[in-house]
Amino acid sequence: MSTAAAAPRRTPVCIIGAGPAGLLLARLLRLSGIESVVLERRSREHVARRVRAGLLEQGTVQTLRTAGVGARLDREGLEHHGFRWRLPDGSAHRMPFAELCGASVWMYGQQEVVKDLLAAHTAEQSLYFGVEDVRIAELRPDGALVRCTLDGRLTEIACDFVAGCDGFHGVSRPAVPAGELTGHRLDHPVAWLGVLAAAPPLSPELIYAVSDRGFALQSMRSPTVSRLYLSVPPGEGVDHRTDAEIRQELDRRLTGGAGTLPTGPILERVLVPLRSFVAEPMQYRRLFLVGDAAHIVPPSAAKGLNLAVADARLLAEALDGWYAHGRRELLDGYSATALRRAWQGQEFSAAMTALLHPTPQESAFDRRLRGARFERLLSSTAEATAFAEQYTGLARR
Ligand code: RFL
Ligand code: PHB
Repeated sequence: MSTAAAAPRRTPVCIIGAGPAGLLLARLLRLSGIESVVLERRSREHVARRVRAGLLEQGTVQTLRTAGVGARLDREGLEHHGFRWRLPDGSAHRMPFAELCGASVWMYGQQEVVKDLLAAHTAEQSLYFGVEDVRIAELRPDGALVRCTLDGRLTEIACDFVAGCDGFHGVSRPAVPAGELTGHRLDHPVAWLGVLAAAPPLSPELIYAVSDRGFALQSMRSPTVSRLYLSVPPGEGVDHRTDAEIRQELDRRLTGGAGTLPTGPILERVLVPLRSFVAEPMQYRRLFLVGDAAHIVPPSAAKGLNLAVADARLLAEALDGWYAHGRRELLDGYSATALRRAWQGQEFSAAMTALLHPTPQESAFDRRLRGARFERLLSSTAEATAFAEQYTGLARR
């Protein structure tokens, strides 16, 4: 591979990572007339194919519409007004969150959001895939320098701002000098095995099933594609169970073994460790951390993608304030505002994780506590409304 240097480039905003956060930020900046360069390590096909989250809060849907990428979501997304709990005694209870707090959620795959953002990307925008060795070489109070290998050539990109949208394992967060950033981390003693199945969902609404065998979730991506999760011990490998074993365990937890879970080929599996992490602050000099680069939540409450979208929108507004009006208050306030929302998401995600997962070493006392919590959620409108506001994201606006 040649390493001849390419001519240095300049851009107002260098965005590292083309996940939902990076692509949305680039799109919103474009709509404000602000140029950017996006550097993505993986291929375009890989980025568009990655199956991950699928529950979009109302605020996320509004942001995508504002960004001009909501048309297919409005056509194909499934709007939900409630979900079902299935409790260890086999009883089912509806959580009518829209009736309680006035907000809905939409089921629409993260990779569909990514595809829509890619399709909206115009030719004059600089979006590079397969970029190697991305490194933030300089972070000054008034600008930054990013180095990478682009089309086999060493390239330097000088910029006013770097947006670190490169996820939990990216290079942006480690570029902050030691002592300037604190990472807060919590590992939950469980993992989720997620499968995508070519089968209609068991019910049109999500089912959160808490059973003595463990937790299971029935979700969907379309009327013919189910997304299902099983809680599994943290050390279990992704291939530990056969497809038939996964189906049987899902059926036991979701239907009590009635054999009514629709079956179809399992198209994909993923093992998701249940982890919580927050980096504070989310800014160092001209570097701003966005989405999973700054914080991750366990998937229990489906907040990861929604928090990433909220960060991208906040940073786009702050950069617009800077470039269009010469105002720096929004940029200066970015970290505090984003962190307030991130901690709200963390608190609800941790509480939902604790509510959904009986641990193997759990005592009878702990089980009774969970029972009491469910009883309050199911009998008190005030309690259920507070839950609904958190679940739909209304509480974090
Ligand atoms: P992403 O989506 O991780 O995108 C980061 C992008 O940066 C690229 N990158 C680099 N590019 C250049 N140079 C480098 N050195 C780079 N390092 C990384 C990556 O290739 C990638 O394209 O972060 P973003 O944009 O902040 O979006 C966040 C969401 O993706 C995330 O919060 C959710 O998907 C979390 N999550 C889930 N959330 C849910 O609400 N429900 C789910 O079911 C759910 N399933 C999941 C998930 C996350 C997963 N991962 C990351 C372990 C399933 C999985 C497997
Ligand atoms: C999903 O469809 O991937 C999903 C839905 C709801 C959750 C978690 C994941 O709480």
